[in-house]
Amino acid sequence: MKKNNGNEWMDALSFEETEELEQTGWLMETVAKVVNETPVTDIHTHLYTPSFGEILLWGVDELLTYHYLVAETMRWVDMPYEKFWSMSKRDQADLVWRTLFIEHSPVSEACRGVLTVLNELGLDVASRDLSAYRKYYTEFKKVEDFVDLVFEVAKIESVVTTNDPFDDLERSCWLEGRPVDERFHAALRIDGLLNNWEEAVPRLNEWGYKVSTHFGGNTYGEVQRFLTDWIKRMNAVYMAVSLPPGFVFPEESPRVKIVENCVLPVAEETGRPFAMMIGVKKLVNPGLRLAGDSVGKSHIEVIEYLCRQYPNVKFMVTMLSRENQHELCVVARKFRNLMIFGCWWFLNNPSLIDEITRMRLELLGLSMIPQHSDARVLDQVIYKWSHSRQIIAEVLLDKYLDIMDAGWNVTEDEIRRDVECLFGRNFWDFVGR
Ligand code: HDL
Ligand code: ZN
Repeated sequence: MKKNNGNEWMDALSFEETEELEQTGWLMETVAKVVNETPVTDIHTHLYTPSFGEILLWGVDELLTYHYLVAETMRWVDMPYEKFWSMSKRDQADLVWRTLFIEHSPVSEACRGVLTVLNELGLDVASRDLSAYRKYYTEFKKVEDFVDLVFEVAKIESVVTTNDPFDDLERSCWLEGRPVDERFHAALRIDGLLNNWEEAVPRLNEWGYKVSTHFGGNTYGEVQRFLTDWIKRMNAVYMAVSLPPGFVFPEESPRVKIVENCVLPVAEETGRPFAMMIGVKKLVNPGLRLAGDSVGKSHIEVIEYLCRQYPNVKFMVTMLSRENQHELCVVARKFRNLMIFGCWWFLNNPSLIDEITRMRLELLGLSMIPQHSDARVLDQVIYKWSHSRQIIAEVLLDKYLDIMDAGWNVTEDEIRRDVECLFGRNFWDFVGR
């Protein structure tokens, strides 16, 4: 008697059904393997090359005091914000750990992320022993050793950082000529120029760029020189700015004047893309500081206008509102000089990554950049990529199965080619490197 192993149903399958089952099994295995092992270029992070010192954040207390977790903790804790900010980093982390992990199950994406990091670093998450986790990190004598481990665990090939010449600490690192790890590529962040022109003017003058608030003299030329100087100094791969939901173009504002007369000409001349991250409502709750920003639906027409009027400028765009995602995909279909990227910030959650990635593959095929980590703490790239790879693999599998149903069989090499596009090739081709 044939051992009843519960698989006797397979005997009833026709030859074709058996073959299809085997193909499906092969596809599931192959997509998961390729997605999990393909190294990633993480095109937007808040990390820093190790030589810049303590502004490169790492370790469990930094993980626990990530502004996402601060916001979630402050929903439970009836404490004046300023009291929280006056606490030590360790005490803040203790409060977050107790509130979000011990007194309530850590089911939010940001909480789950901490557990994924600890788990993938080989720590005993079940022990819930925060002191043991802290002890683990003391074993790394310098952050460079930890960078190598994190890049290996997360399979990161390189990261693009956010580099702001208006940040005093960071500016001095660049002016001192500190060495930059070749895995860390700079992006020139110009919020200080575009979102605070009044404050930028005296600082630009102090740095030797003769500019005036009302754009007299050669202000445009001097701002262009500022941009090209810093692109050169940083070897920046693109220029980036975060913008409010109300951003429109054209408009009689300092921001639009500078974009039109300085940023776009420099972008065209240098071939560096202009990355717009649109939809941030800054400090809707100022007491929460970095955790106090919110989201608003933005005007898609501004992207249509810019891509149409400036066909020789490359635009990278991500938008913060879920409600903007479908129209952003449609606009990307219209303009080859537009590369959309990432499930940014409040969209970087499994349910929305799934929805947005599915939408993008259905509307754009593989000509997009599905994700970036936005990591502020080095360890975070482990969870942000582990979680996103899982979802991207599931969505890609569905799409391959759909075409397999129509008789199109993809090979492992083609799957590898497709994933390499999504995880870095599309970016480097778009920036021209
Ligand atoms: O402006 C940005 O680059 C945003 O990503 C903000 O830094 C935000 O605070 C953030 O970290 N989001 O993930
Ligand atoms: Zn960011």
